[in-house]
Amino acid sequence: MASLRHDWQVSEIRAIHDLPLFELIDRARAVHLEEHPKREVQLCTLLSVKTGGCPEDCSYCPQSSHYQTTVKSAAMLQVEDVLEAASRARDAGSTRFCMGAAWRSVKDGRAFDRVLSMVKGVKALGLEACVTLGMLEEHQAQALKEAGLDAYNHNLDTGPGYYKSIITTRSYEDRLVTLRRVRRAGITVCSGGIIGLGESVDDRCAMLRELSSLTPHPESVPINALVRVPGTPLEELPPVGPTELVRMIATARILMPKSQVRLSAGRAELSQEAQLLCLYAGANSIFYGEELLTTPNPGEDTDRALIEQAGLTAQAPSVQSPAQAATQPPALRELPTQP
Ligand code: SAM
Ligand code: DTB
Ligand code: SF4
Repeated sequence: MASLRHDWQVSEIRAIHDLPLFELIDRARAVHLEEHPKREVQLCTLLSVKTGGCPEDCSYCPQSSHYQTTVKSAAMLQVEDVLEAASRARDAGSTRFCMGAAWRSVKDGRAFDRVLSMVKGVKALGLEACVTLGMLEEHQAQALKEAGLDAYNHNLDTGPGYYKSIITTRSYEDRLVTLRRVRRAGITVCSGGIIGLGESVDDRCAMLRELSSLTPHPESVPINALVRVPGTPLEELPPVGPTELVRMIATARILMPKSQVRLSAGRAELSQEAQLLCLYAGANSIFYGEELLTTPNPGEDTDRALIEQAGLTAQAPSVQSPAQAATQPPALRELPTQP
C-alpha cells in the first residue's frame, strides 16, 4: 500500500522527478496500478460560463483584460444553455462537468445565484459538478456545497517562489486561503498547475510540494502544459516537451497516490504516443470535448479512439444522484460510438 505523505521536501521531490525516465515511470506505474487498478480514465467536460474581461493579470491567460487576445468577452451564459451543454456532454460519455468563470472572485448576487442554479441542474443530470470561479468567501463555499457541488477547481499554478513573476494581482496565500475554505465546506479540492511558464524544475517541484502538503491531498490534480496564446506575455515561450509532462505526471502520481491526476491543457499539441505515456505513467483523467475554456482540445472522436486503442474504459461517476440512477442508460460506460 503506497503511504500518504504530506511532508515531502523539494529535494526529495526533485530526486524522484530527475530519476532516469524509465525508472520514474516504473515507480509511478506501480503506485498507479496499486491505487487505480481498474484501467479507467475519468472524462471531464469544461464549459466557460462567463468568458473574458477578467481583472487579474495571470500572464498565461487569454481571458485577462490586461492583454489583447482574440478572446471576446461575453455575458454570462443562461442556465438552460449550460444544462443543454451538460446533457450533451453526459450523452457523449463525460461524468464530470466543470464550469469556469473569468472572475477574480465571487460576488454575491444574481451572477452567483445563477451559478448555484447551474450546479443544481448539472447534479440533477447525474453528473459530478465542478466550478472554478476565482477566490471564494466561506459563506459562498457553503452555498456551493448546499447546491450540491462536488469539486472546486483552484490551481496553485506554479511554485510559490515563481508566482509573482506570473501573477501580480493576487498572492499565493490568497489561493491557499480559498482552498482551505473549499475543504472546510466539505467540497472536494481540484488543484494543480501549469508547466511551461518559464519556471525552473525546482519551481515545478515546489508546486508539487505545496499540493502534496495539503491535508488531505487534493482529490484531483490537473497538470496543464501552457497553451501559448498570441497576445499574452508568454506567447513566445518554447513549448513543453513531452517528457517534461510525463515527469510531472509521474511525480504527481508518486506523491499523491490516490488522487485523480488529470492530463489537462496542452493535449492538442501533444502526440498520441506522448498522451498514452502520460496515461501509463499515472494520469487517469482528461478534459473531454473539443474546447477547453477558450482554446482547442482534441475532439471527442479522437479521444474515444485513444481510450479504445489503449484498452481503457471511461470511469463511472463517483457520486450517483437519484436522477442519474433513473436515467442512466445500462451500458453508459461503453462510450457511445459515433453515428
Ligand atoms: N478565474 C478562475 C481562476 O483563475 O481561478 C477560474 C478560471 S481560470 C481560466 C482556471 C485555470 O486555467 C487557471 O488557474 C490556469 O491554471 C488554467 N489556464 C488558464 N489559461 C491557461 C493556458 N493558457 N494554458 C494552460 N492553462 C491555463
Ligand atoms: C485546469 O486546470 N485546466 C482547465 C480547468 N482547470 C479549468 C482550464 C484550462 C484552460 C486553458 C486555456 C483556455 O482554454 O482558456
Ligand atoms: Fe482571470 Fe482566471 Fe484567467 Fe487569471 S486565470 S486571468 S483569474 S480567468
